Amino acid sequence: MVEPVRFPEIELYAGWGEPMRTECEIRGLELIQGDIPAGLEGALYRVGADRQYPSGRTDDIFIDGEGMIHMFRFKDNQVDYVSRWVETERFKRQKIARRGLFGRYRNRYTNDPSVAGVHMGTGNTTAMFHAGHLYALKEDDLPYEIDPETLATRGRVDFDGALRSVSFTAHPKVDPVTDELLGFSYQARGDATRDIVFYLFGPDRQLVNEVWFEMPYAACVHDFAITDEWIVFPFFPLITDLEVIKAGGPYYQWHPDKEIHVALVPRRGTAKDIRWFRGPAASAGHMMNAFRDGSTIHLDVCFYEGNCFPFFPTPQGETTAPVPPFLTRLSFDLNDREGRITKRRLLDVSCEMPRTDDRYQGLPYRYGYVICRSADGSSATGCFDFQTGTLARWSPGPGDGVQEAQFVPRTPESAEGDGWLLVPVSRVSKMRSDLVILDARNVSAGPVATLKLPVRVRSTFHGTWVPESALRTGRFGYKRAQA
Ligand code: V55
Ligand code: FE
Repeated sequence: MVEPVRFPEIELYAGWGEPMRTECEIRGLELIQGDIPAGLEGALYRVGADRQYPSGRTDDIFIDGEGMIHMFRFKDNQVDYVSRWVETERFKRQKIARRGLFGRYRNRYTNDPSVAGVHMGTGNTTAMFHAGHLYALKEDDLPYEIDPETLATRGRVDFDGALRSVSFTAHPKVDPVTDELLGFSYQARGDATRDIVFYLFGPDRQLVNEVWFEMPYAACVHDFAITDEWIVFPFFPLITDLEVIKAGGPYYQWHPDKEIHVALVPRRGTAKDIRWFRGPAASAGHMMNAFRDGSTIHLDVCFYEGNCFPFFPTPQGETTAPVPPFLTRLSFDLNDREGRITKRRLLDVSCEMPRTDDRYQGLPYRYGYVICRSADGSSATGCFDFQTGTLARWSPGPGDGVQEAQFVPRTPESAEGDGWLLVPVSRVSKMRSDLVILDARNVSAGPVATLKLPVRVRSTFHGTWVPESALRTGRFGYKRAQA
């Protein structure tokens, strides 16, 4: 006998956040406005968290839950939609038990004793395509490989032994021009360890460089940024304490008295060349980009002047008030032996989920794509032009929301920002979704095409676009246009 399935009545699972628990397959989405641009062929993969079974707790948080991978397959003037669970070890054990076996977010000491030692990754954060392989990623575990056509889970992988850390980031950077893969693992030797490792892989996934070093504390390193010479690792004082998690506490605690530290790691060098910078407590989840200007490195980040995750309390158990994120440029002067951080706000509109034309990751760039949130609960897709300082916006309307935008260049060699934004839209009042296509150079004009989904695409975090040619060859094959 197993218990009936009952989800707790908490805000997380009300309305749009209601667990969906459904795999979908829709061949040929209904086109309700406009036309699909000619030549737009490939797959948009996105990943989010759903809930297979209740955890038995009321303190679930939105970054937890079993991974669901979604595919929008663009081919022959039609778009198919498919979603499948990421069949992780956690998922499979719960499927057999017909109930939740894993407790508080990332806290193995709150799990059912029957799953002691089972890998806890959910594969719920992003999709990555590299060297012909597709993966679902969660930062506390190794990648899960996914079949790019059927979305069947092939299994947990360590890149043929190359990953010697316990995990791999959910914010890797795949350079779609060189087909290099840059990634890392933090708490790389297990919960609360200060080890971190940077990995650089070549286009055939051969390991080119690996740099192990130590963080100042056991931080949450959700994202990083790259430049041509230096890799940027920010450490914010959201810290794991082994004793606290052993006692069943939160995986991270917010330490307002501790500084942020930033490590600049040489892309092709070793740990002895790492440069360190420091500043007052603040935090961020997501980096938009970084680039080098002579001996200065600039990092553009959705920056919170406080705790970006108010559901992680202080060591005294206090909850901090939410603060809005603003696009901010942190600068690091390699000639400054004091290691000071210079800070400048770039945009006064609160925004998150930053993306770019990924051919310009690590290089000077002009355009950034964000989600702007309005006071009325709706959100808008924004295109920020760094050259003019202007923000173009499109909102789906009151009460509705946009998910993270995916840029697709019009052609493999088109100019920066010349292309499309693929945006899942949450039609909250109708409890279903749309996928809209915006012209990235004219976002405020509204969609050039709208595809209707008769179902809800529960909020996804991140994803990637894989052009048709890359699905066949394993190479993105993009070019950087000369400015
Ligand atoms: C983040 C997201 C996560 C996570 C830790 O946005 C940090 C930051 C989607 O999962 O596990
Ligand atoms: Fe993220």
